Amino acid sequence: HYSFFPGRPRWPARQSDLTYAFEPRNQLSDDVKRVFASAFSRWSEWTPLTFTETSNYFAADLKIGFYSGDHGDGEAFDGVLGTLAHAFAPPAGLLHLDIAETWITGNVIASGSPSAMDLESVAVHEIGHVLGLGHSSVEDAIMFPTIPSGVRKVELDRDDIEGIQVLY
Ligand code: TQI
Ligand code: ZN
Ligand code: ZN
Repeated sequence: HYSFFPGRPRWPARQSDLTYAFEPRNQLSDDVKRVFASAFSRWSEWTPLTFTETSNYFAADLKIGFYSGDHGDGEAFDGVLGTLAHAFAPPAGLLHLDIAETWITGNVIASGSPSAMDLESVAVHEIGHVLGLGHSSVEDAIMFPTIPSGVRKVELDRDDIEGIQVLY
């Protein structure tokens, strides 16, 4: 079953049109931006929320960035595999990815690297956290706490949809 963070934090109803921006120091490809747009749309489809990219990183509700090692929030990244990404409960809006991973942005599962991770799968999961979902005990759920490397899992499960619809 789905879960929430302690105290069930969520984005307030007056703030259902959320903006997101990418860390300006990361020079991200259009591919990465397309992957996030797709990942956000999987959640907006089932909620009153909308997600719009803005170039104003400072003002954005959700801030997305790739970092390595200690990057100033007390949750250092650890190189290849281990922690891939993390996100903080509302209203922090921070979604961070470990730059050390081999991120795949296409539909290709066999990428030649055994430790390659599908970016959209991880993005959909972390967006769930940034919106207020904790982990789920349902194995097929996006919010289940493990995913094998090289696996692409981007479709919300019924359990993810139920959870997000309780919040929004
Ligand atoms: N990162 C963990 C995660 O996002 C960080 C974490 C642990 C966490 N406990 C948390 C974040 C509680 C918020 C709340 O779950 S991870 C997966 C999955 C990770 C794991 O790098 O281990 C995905 C990131 F579920 F597949 F294992 C993305 Cl999709
Ligand atoms: Zn971080
Ligand atoms: Zn998680």
